[in-house]
Amino acid sequence: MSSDSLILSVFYNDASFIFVLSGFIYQSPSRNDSITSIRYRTLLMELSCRAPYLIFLNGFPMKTQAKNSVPVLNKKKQRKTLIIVPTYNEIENLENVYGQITNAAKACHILIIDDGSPDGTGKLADKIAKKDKRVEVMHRAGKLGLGTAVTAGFHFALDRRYELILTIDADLSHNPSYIPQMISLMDEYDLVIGSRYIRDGGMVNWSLPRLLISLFTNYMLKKILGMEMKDCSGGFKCYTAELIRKINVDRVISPGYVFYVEILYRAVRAGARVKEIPIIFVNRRQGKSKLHIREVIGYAVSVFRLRWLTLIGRL
Ligand SMILES: Nc1nc2c(ncn2[C@@H]2O[C@H](COP(=O)(O)OP(=O)(O)OP(=O)(O)O)[C@@H](O)[C@H]2O)c(=O)[nH]1
Ligand SMILES: [Mg+2]
Repeated sequence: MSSDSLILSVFYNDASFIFVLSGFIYQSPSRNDSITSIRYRTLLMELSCRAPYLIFLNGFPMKTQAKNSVPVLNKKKQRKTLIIVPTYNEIENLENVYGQITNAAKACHILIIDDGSPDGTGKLADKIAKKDKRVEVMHRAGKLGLGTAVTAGFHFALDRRYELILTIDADLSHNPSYIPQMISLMDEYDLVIGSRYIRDGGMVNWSLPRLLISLFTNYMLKKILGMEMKDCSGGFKCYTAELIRKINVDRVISPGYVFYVEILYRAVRAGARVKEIPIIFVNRRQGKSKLHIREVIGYAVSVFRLRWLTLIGRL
């Protein structure tokens, strides 16, 4: 562990400890408290535990490279892997993310799924694919949603008999240098998550409201869907094709960002072996976020819908 990450972990754990302790001292529930009030306090307490860590990280010049020295992939052993890169208006990032992915994982193939980006991302993707045989491009008519894009990518991978499928954002929030580590764990696991919220993980340049929304989302996923993983909502994940086949992605009901949560939820219910590895998530430096209020509302609705379908035994 680097000294930076050591300091951060110590800070995180100490801050959490102090906040939890003060939470217990000043907010310890009494017998007269209602369940709702206790739940509400617990939620506040959990958020306050993480807040100092986040505030600290947001202003801290941190390394954005993978911390662990990662073994170079052994080409002979490596399973046939497809990296899915969904894009919508990522013209400033595409060339860069392509370069970094091919640098980190030379033997992998890349599928760029572009939803008719008005900024010409699709054309740039075609240019890249023309000069590199490892790259393919899927063009879709318009912005049909992240979930349906990745679903199309899963079908593409299954049809072409890829053994591993990795999803990564195009905005360089997910550092491709973690890919070899994720792939090397796939012999033991069915799903590997690049996680911001475990020890040594973190984020850089995220606004505090955005961070709190993300933490709150993961907290609610734990409470509503019983998800045990610390970071369920991220899009940096590696799956075995076998798992994706087992889940049957055609049954997935979430078209937007919540898609990744639903896949994970279904994977856990299907008995998948899941591993989280720490990543440093870097807020996009170029381009705009596609996460709008409509997506956020759709997200919440889908989570409750998943819970409901589970309760009535239809999932
Ligand atoms: N094909 C396709 N890709 C999409 C769509 N919406 C988002 N994306 C891509 O999905 C990835 C994640 O989207 P972002 O806008 O970065 O969402 P985010 O990471 O939650 O938001 P930021 O933190 O603001 O970057 C990026 O590579 C986007 O270009 C879509 O409707 N279709
Ligand atoms: Mg992003």
